[in-house]
Parts: sequence; structure tokens; C-alpha cells
Amino acid sequence: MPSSIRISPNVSFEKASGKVRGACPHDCPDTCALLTTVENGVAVKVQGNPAHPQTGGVLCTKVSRYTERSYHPDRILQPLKRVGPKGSGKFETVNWDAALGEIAGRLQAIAQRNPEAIVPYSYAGTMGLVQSESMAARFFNKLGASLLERTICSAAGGEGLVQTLGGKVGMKVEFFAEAKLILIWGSNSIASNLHFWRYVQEAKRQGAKIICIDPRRTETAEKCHEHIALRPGTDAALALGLMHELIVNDWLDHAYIESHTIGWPLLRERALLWNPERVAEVCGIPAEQVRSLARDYGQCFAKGEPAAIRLNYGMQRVHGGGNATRAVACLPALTGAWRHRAGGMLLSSSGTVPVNRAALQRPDLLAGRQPRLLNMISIGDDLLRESSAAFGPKIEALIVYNSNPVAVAPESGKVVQGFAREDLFTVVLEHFQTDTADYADFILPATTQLEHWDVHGAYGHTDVLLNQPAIAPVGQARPNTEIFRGLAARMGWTEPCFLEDDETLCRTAFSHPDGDRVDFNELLDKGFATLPVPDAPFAEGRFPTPSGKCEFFSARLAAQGLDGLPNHVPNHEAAGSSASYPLAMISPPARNFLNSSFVNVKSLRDIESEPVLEIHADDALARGISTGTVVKVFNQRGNYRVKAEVSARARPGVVHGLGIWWRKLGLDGTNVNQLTSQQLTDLGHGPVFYDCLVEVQAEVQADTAPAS
Ligand SMILES: Nc1nc2c(c(=O)[nH]1)N[C@H]1C(S)=C(S)[C@@H](COP(=O)(O)OP(=O)(O)OC[C@H]3O[C@@H](n4cnc5c(=O)[nH]c(N)nc54)[C@H](O)[C@@H]3O)O[C@H]1N2
Ligand SMILES: Nc1nc2c(c(=O)[nH]1)N[C@H]1C(S)=C(S)[C@@H](COP(=O)(O)OP(=O)(O)OC[C@H]3O[C@@H](n4cnc5c(=O)[nH]c(N)nc54)[C@H](O)[C@@H]3O)O[C@H]1N2
Ligand SMILES: [Mo]
Repeated sequence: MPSSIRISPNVSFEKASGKVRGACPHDCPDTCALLTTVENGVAVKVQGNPAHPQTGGVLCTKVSRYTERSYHPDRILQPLKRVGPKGSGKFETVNWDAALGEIAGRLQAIAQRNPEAIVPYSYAGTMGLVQSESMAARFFNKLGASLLERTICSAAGGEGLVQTLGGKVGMKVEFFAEAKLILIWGSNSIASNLHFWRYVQEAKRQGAKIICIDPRRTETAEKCHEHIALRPGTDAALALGLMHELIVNDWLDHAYIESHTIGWPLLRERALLWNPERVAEVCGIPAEQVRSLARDYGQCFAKGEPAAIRLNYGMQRVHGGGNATRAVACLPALTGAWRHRAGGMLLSSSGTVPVNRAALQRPDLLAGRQPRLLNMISIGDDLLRESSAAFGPKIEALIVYNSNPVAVAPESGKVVQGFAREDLFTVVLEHFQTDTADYADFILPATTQLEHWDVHGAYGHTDVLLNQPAIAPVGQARPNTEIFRGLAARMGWTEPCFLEDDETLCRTAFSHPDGDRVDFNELLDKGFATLPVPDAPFAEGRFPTPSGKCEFFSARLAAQGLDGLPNHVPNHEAAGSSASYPLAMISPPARNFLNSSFVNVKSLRDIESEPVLEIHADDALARGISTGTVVKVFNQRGNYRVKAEVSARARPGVVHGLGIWWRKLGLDGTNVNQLTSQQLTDLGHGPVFYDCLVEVQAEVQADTAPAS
């Protein structure tokens, strides 16, 4: 390993053998503890750490193949410089010095005109606090580059939680095992939250009833006692309908409501507008299903048994995603479910992670400047904008790390057009030549989780984890931190914060001036540490809201001129609102990929086979489509060609384009995001990937096509 790499003062990988404790870096609620077996400096196996209760020694199929990804023959092992036209994917190797020198020179020249013309673009390729926003944030803060609003995943739900419960907080995931009723709401847990599913099975064995609320009949839905296949974007209506039934049947914990909530008379009035018939009409389900769901939830209260809701982000990628989260988050307070440790709800636990972001990211380096904030969802539009007073300077340079925007950002026709601009200077830090890397001027090889230090909080449990490097960097790869340290040095910046090594950054993450929040020695010894979170956090109220109560009515929202109460906010593209595009399309994750990561790992891609569009038999029949027919899926934003699969997983009127395939593996070099829109959610400026109307046409078979 070159001695210039400052990842840690005292790690040597030469001929190392043994087991190294780490953490899974992926954007997943489970954040598993890993054990990597190393033989003579080579990682031969990655397993779940059996000592970590949340991991229980079990990994998902994807991450158990992690060595296949790290040693993949297509891994980028040297810096690459573009030689062909933009997007041609043609590169030549260059040495690190030449690459960093030229990149720093280009950025300096742009920054002299206006540093805001430089935009960092990153998301959750790794969730590590150090390899995501530490040295990179310091670099861009010092530069004065545009800031990025990183809201492409969870922002609407997050804001809904903040406005109702006061933060990203909720039940401890392990207590779902003791619940008597579990609502799995907007989540395909078996695919995207596998370790939670173990608790569900435990509860099921103890007699719990499990109900799934999801437009798609997922592998999770088919294993539940009941499946409520509502229309996408109608969850708030369903939650209001449940409230209606709780009220008319008096399944309400009046004492809890009185002591620990605000806004009840107003919410009561709102909910009484939503009788089961109205809800059924909006959600496209039978009214009896609304009544029976309410009965199950209400009966738990009547019997003094715990009812738990596992919400996930699937239900908030629509216009009204923030309000829908607010509406669901009111339910446990109405029945006092929070009194039980196995009652209440969990969307995200990330609000409990005690990160010292200011110490990691150093916003003081902005030195009083307030750069513009660009939303990562509208990168397609923004790359095509000229300078203006409202927008600021035209984007001249884009530095992409931990993300694959050409595949994952909405309305990719525009994203591609923007990335293809010859006058745009693009640098991509990557493991592989992704759809985004194809458009780079420089690709810089980054290390994988086996090769660098990091620390991790979690959003699906309440432990924090340390990742120690198991092997030396493969080829000439460098950690993101080291790449930004190298760029800072070439910019001539001498602040000591640009010299800190990765182990120091790991220690900084949970440090606080009045004492560390996590014992770093415990992380070094065990690989994980459990945060001190009460078992039933809101049994006595004490919500982290301004009022200390569960806020049915949010004065903060009302002060912004918004509705203070949760409501059903129809989709931007609501079912039935367009004669041209009669089908609603959702594009949830495929089980064996993690967003667009792992798509290039052959053994996993073989399981997923090829991109498909799931369609209900009625919708298929009406269009002359059968399984295997190549179809054109289209709307005002573009066309996407894909094979159809007539499937009982789809309800009438809704089609599913499972994500997120690399564009270059699609039939026409496109993926489902060719059709999704750049509009935003009601709260939090989030994405609306599942709020998208389309039409589907069978493609005329080549041998029957009329001559033209
Ligand atoms: N295997 C795998 N695991 C993953 C991911 C992955 O790509 N693959 N992605 C990770 C990421 S980025 C995240 S954010 C997390 C959370 O991951 P999410 O993307 O939230 O995934 P799911 O929990 O599967 O939730 C999606 C489910 O919501 C359903 N859904 C779609 N629209 C609606 C709606 O309007 N209402 C309701 N009720 N349901 C709807 C979909 O059919 C799908 O089953 O998981 C992570 N885990
Ligand atoms: N249609 C549709 N689109 C969606 C979604 C959907 O459900 N439907 N889901 C959305 C959601 S929830 C999310 S979170 C986003 C996810 O979007 P992204 O966060 O962009 O996720 P990935 O596609 O996994 O791309 C991450 C990239 O980071 C790289 N990477 C991993 N680790 C490192 C590292 O240490 N250093 C560097 N330099 N690179 C690294 C990986 O190789 C990978 O190419 O996509 C969104 N897009
Ligand atoms: Mo996400």
C-alpha cells in the first residue's frame, strides 16, 4: 500500500490472516455486523457476525457475495481519463498525480469565476459516516461549492415523523417479536428489511396476526395473514378511515390522548369525514377491508394487547408522502399503543444516532458564505439550465461519489442529456463503470468496505457499528476521504482538518465536547455498541416535539401556511386523472439488488434474470400482452421498452417496473426512471418515484409487422 494513504497510522495488511470485524455499508435498515475471513491478505468470505444480536450471524444473499463484488474483474483499479466523446465510455489510464493535478486545476479555474458552478452529487452508496460526508463535506465547504439537498429517498417520511413524533424515532425493532398485531405498511420486508422479518416470524409463532398494506403482492404480502392491495398514494385515506372507525367504535385510549397529544378535537373532526365507503372509493379496496383492519387494530386496544406498525419508505414516494406518514404516525397515540414496548410504530430510528456532524463536516469552513442549495431530484432539469438570477450560475462541474444518478434519478432522459453536455466537467469516484461513470471526464477508483475504515449508525435498529479494513486497497483504489485529502492538498489548503486520517475521523463521529457518546474502545473490541434507548420510549408521552406531545396538529406546519392536520393529498398523477395514461406505475426495489448496486454481480443478476414489467391479467388481456411480450411503456416524459410478465403480484390498474437496473443492460439502454417525474412531495422535498401514470402497448412482433 502506498505510504501516502493516511487511513490509519498502525494497520499493516501484509500476509494478514484472521477474522476482521466490519459493518455492512449499504442503504438498508438492517446495518449488519460483518466478519470477514482473510487468508494471506485476501478476503475469502464475508459472514454475519453471530455476536451481534440484530445480525444474528445471517446476511442477505447480496452481501454474502461481497467478496465477489470487491474482487470483480470489472472493478476500476486505476484512475481513468476520458478519450472518446462524452458518454462513449472510452477511457485511458492515468496516474493519480496527473489525475488529481488536472482535476484541482479545473476546479480552481471554475471556482475563481464562481464556486457555486461546482456541484457535489452523492447519496448512500455507502452509509458510512466517514466515507460519505466527512472529508468530502470539508472539501466542498472550503471551496464554497453549491450545497446538495440530499432528499432522494426518505425526506417526506422523515419530515412527517418530525412534525408528528418530533424526530426519526420509534419502537425498538426487537420488540416486534412480542406484538400481537403487526401492520407491515409500504414495505417489502423480506426483500429490504430481512432481519426485521425474523422478529415477525417470532411474533407469528406466538399467535400474532400479520397484515401487509402494499399495492403489490410482494413475497412479504403473500406470507402475511392478510394483504390490503390499495392504490399507490392512498395511504393517508386509509389511515383516516381507520381513525374514523376507532372513533365510532370508541376504541380510543382517552387518557393517553388527553395527556400526551395535541390537536385531538380537530383531528377527530377531520377523521369523521372519512367513512369506510369514501376510503374504499379512494383506495380501490372493499369498505369491509377498512372495517376489518380497524377492528383488528381496535381489538388490540380493547384487549390490552400490543399493536405495532412497521412503516417503510415505500409509501412516501408519492405527492402526499409526508401527510401519509403523519396520518399513520397518529394511530398509535389514539389507542395508546405506545404504552407497550411491543406497541407503537417504527419508520426510522436514525434520530437516536448521536453523530457530531459539525465536527465531521466542518460547516465553519464556509466562512459565512451561504451557497445555493440544489435538490438532487431535479438534477435533470438543473444540468440543462443557463445562468440566471433565480438559479445562479450554470453548472460547470459535477463531482459524483457514492451515487449513480444517471440510473437512479427521475426523468433520466433529461439527466442523460445533462451529463452528455460537452462543456460539463464531471468527476466520478466509483468501484465500477456505472451508467454515470460512462459520462465522466475522470473516473477515480474508490475502495470498497473491505478496504477502508468507517463508522455506522442505523435506521432500523439502535446500535452503532465500526468497520475496520480487512484487506489492503485493491489495485490503486483509494478511500473517498483520501481522494478529497489529495485534492485539498493540490488546492494548496493547509488547514489541519485536511490531514486527519480515517481512524481519527471515525473517533470524531461520536465525539462531543462534553464527552464521547459511544465508547470507541467498545467498538474496537466488539465491532458494535448499543445506544441507551428506553424500551417503551413514549409510554409516558415525552415526544421530542416542541410541545413534548404527539402533534396531531402541527403548529409549525400551520405557521408555514400548510395544513396543520394530516390529510389525504392526491397523487400529482392520480389514478383516473388522465385518459392517455390509465395505468399507475410503481418501481420498487428488486430483492437481489440494492438500488443500482450489485446489478453487475453476475450471480445476483442471474437470479433477477432481466428487467420486467409486472402487469395484471385484465390489463394485459385488454392490450394483447402475454408474458414475454416486449412492451412499450410510455408517458409524456419518455418511452421504456421491456418484457412484460403477466403477474398475480399486480392489481388491476397498477404496473410494476422493478428497480433499479443499469440502463445499459435494458433493451434500449434505458431503465424505468425514463418515465418517473422530478416533481416533489408535499413535505421534505422528496421524490415521487411511485406517483407516475403510464400507458403500455404490446410491440408488434417483427414477423407479423406490416411492410413499410
Ligand atoms: N434488497 C433490497 N433491499 C433494500 C433496497 C433495495 O434496493 N434492495 N433499498 C434500500 C433502500 S434505498 C431503502 S430506502 C430501504 C427501504 O426500502 P423501500 O424502497 O422503502 O423498500 P420497501 O420496504 O421494499 O418498500 C417498498 C414497498 O412499498 C410498496 N409501495 C409502493 N407504493 C406504495 C404506496 O403508495 N403505498 C404503500 N402502502 N406501499 C407502496 C412497494 O410495492 C414495495 O413493496 O430499503 C433498503 N433495502
Ligand atoms: N425508479 C426508482 N428510482 C429510485 C428508487 C426507486 O424505488 N425507484 N429508489 C430511490 C432511493 S430510495 C434511493 S436511496 C436512491 C439510491 O441511489 P444511490 O444512492 O445512487 O444508490 P446506488 O444506485 O446503489 O448507487 C450507489 C453507487 O455508489 C457506489 N459506491 C458504493 N460505495 C462506495 C464508496 O465507498 N465510494 C464510492 N466512491 N462509491 C461507492 C456504488 O458502486 C454505486 O454505484 O435511488 C432512488 N431511485
Ligand atoms: Mo433509499
